[in-house]
Amino acid sequence: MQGESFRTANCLFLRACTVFVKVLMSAIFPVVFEPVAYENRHRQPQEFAEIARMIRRDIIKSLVLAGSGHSGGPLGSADIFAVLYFGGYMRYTPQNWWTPRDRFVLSAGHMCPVLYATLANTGAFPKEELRTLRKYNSRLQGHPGRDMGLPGVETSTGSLGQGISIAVGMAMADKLLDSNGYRVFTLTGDGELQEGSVWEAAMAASNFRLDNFCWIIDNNDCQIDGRVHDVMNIYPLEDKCRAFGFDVVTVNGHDYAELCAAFDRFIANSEKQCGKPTAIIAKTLMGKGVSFMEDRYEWHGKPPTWEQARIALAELGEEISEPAAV
Ligand SMILES: Cc1ncc(C[n+]2csc(CCOP(=O)(O)OP(=O)(O)O)c2C)c(N)n1
Ligand SMILES: [Mg+2]
Repeated sequence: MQGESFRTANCLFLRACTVFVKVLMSAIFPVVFEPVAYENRHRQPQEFAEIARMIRRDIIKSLVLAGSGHSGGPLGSADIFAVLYFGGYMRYTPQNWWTPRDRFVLSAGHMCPVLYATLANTGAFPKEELRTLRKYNSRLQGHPGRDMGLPGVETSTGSLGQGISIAVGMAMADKLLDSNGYRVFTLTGDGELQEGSVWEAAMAASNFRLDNFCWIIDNNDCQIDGRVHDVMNIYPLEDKCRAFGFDVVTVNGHDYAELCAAFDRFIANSEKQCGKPTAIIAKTLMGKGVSFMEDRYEWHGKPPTWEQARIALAELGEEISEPAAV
C-alpha cells in the first residue's frame, strides 16, 4: 500500500517535472508551431507553395530543437508531401487515422521529419508534439516506429530497402485478398536503390500486377557521403524501372503541376486497373528552400545550429530570435 502511494507520488512528481521542463523549454527556445490543419482536397498547383513552406519551417524547428537528425532529404521532399497529403491523392481521416485509408510507407525512414511535419499539418496530432522529435519517450523517434502509435505511421522503417517491401505486401494484401480498394504509396531515397531488396520488391509489384501501388523515388542524387552516381551508379533510372514493369513518369519534384499530373496518372492507372504499378521519379534538390543546404549532401544527416535555423526560417518567411542564454 505504502509502495503504491510512493509510486503515485513519484509519477505525479515526474509529470510535474515534465510540464515544468516543457514550459521552460518553450520560454528559452522561441519557437512557435502554428496550429494549422490544412484541408486535403483537389487544389490548383500554385496553392501548394504555402503548405510546403509551412512543412519546411516545421522541419527546421523540430530539428533545431532536437539537436540531431536529417535536414536535407526532408526539406527536399516537402513539395512531394504537400501534394500527396493535401492534394486529395492520399485518402485519410486525420481525427481518426486508423479508419479506412490509403497507406503511405516512408521507406527512407531517416527522412521522417518531413512525415511528422506533414502529419501534424493534417491535424493527425497536435503540432506542439513536433517539439519532442528524438526525445526520450516521444512518439516522434529518429526513425518512424509503428509501436509508438503515431497516427499515420504505418510501419517501422529506417533500415533502407525494407519499407518498399512492406508496402508491396500491403498492396498485395488488398489487391489479392481484401479488395477494399485502397492505394499504397511508398517513398524511397535514390541512395536507397543500392539495396538489392528494393529491386526484389519492384519485381514482385509488377509480377502481381499491383496497379494500386505507387513508388515515389526522391532522386536528389545525394546520399550520406557523396553523389549517388559516384558512390554506386543507379542510372539510367527510368529504363530500370520500366524494365521492372512499371509505368514510369519523371517529374521535377518541386513543380506542383508536374507532381499533380504524375499522381493523376497513378490514380488513373489504378482506377482502370491497368495491371501495372506506377513509379514517379521526382528530381529534387537536397535541402530545397534553404540556400546554404541546397544540393549539398553534407546536409544529409545533420540539424541546423540555432544561427543556421534563424537564417533558414527567415528564408522560409518567419523571423525568430536567438534562444535565451541558459
Ligand atoms: C540497410 C541500411 N544501410 C545503411 C543505412 C545508413 N543510411 C541511412 S540514410 C543513408 C543514405 C541514403 O541515401 P538516400 O536514400 O539517397 O537518402 P538522402 O541522403 O537523399 O536523404 C544510409 C547509407 C541504413 N539506414 N540502412
Ligand atoms: Mg538521395
